[in-house]
Amino acid sequence: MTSPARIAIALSSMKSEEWIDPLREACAREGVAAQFEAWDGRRIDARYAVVWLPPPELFTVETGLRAVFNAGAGVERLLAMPGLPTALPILRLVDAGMAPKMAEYVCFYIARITRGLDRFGGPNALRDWNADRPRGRPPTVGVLGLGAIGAHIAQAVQLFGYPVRGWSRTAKQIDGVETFAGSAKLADFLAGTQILVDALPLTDETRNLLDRERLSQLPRGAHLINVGRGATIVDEDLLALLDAGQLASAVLDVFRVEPLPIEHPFWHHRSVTVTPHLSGPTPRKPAARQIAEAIAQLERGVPPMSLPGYVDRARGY
Ligand code: NDP
Ligand code: OXD
Repeated sequence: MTSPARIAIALSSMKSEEWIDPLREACAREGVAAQFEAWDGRRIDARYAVVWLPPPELFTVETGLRAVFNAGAGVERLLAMPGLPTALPILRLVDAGMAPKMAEYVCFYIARITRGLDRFGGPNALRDWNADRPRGRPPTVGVLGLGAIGAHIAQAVQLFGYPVRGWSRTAKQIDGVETFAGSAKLADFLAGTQILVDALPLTDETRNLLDRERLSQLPRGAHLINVGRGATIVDEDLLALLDAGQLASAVLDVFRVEPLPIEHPFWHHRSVTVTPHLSGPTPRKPAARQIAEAIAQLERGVPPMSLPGYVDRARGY
C-alpha cells in the first residue's frame, strides 16, 4: 500500500483554508489518501502542490514533487518562476466553473454597450419613456481565444442573437460561430468584429498582440472587452485609439500590472471601465474536484500529459 500523498498548499493571496476542506473531501471521494499542509517554507516531502503564485523556494525545497496544480487557468507567472524545474508537470484548471461566470460578465457588458443601459442608472439617469431602443442587426462579437473560456463565451453571446466569430491558434469548429485560425487570419477576423472580447492566455506569441496596428484593423467605433491577460494589449496604443475615437470604449478586467496602480490612466479615462480581475472567480468545490480527479489518475500511473489542463510549456499555455 502506498503512503498518503502529502500535498503542499501554497496559494499566496488566496486563503488556504478555503481550499483544504474541499480538496480533502474531493480526494476522499476519489479514494485518494492525502494529507494537506499549508506550505510555510519547511520541507514536508510533498508529492503534489496546489499553487497560485507560490514562493519560488517551494521548488527548491520540495524536490520530490510529481506534479503541480495551478489554482487558476492562467499559468504565465508560474512558468516564469525562477527555479521551476523544467521537467515538473504543471496542470491548470480547465473552466472549473469560471467559464459561465466570465460569459455572464461579457454578456452583461455587451448588453450595456449595445442597449445603452447606462443611460438609466445613477444620478443623471434618463427619465424618458420614449428613449431610443436599438432594433437593427446586432453588432458582430469577435472572441480571441476559443479555449475552455473563450468557446463558452462565444456560445453564450450567440444565444442572445449576436453574430459571433472566434479566433484561435489551431482551427476550431463551434456551432454557430464563424472561426478563424492563425496569425494569417487575424486581420480578416478583426476587420469584421465590432465588439472584441479578449480571452487569450499570455504567451510569447500573444504578448503585445493588440497594438496600435492590430487594434486599428477593427472597424471605427469598435469596443473592447479584455478578460484574458492585460499584457496582450499595449496600454498606450489602446489609450491613443480611444482618444482618437477609433475605438469607442474598453472594459478591462486584467492588467499588465495588478493591482492596477492608482495613477494609471485607465482608472480615469471616461471610455474605460476597470474591474479588479473579478470576471472569473474560481468556485472552490469544482476546482477541488478537478484537482482530485487528476491526482487520482496520477496515483494510478496515468501520464500527466494525457490529463485535461496539462500545460504545454513550449506553447506557454
Ligand atoms: P485555454 O488554454 O483553454 O484556451 C486558450 C485559447 O487561446 C485557445 O483557443 C488557444 O488556441 C488560443 N491561443 C493561444 N495562443 C494563441 C495564439 N498565439 N494565437 C491564437 N490563439 C491562441 O485557456 P482558457 O480558455 O482556460 O483561459 C484563457 C485565459 O483566460 C487564461 O489563460 C487566463 O489568462 C484568462 N483567465 C482570466 C480570468 C479572469 O478572472 N479574468 C479567469 C480565468 C482565466 P488553440 O485552441 O488553438 O490552442
Ligand atoms: C486565472 C485567473 O487565470 O484568475 O484563473 O485569472
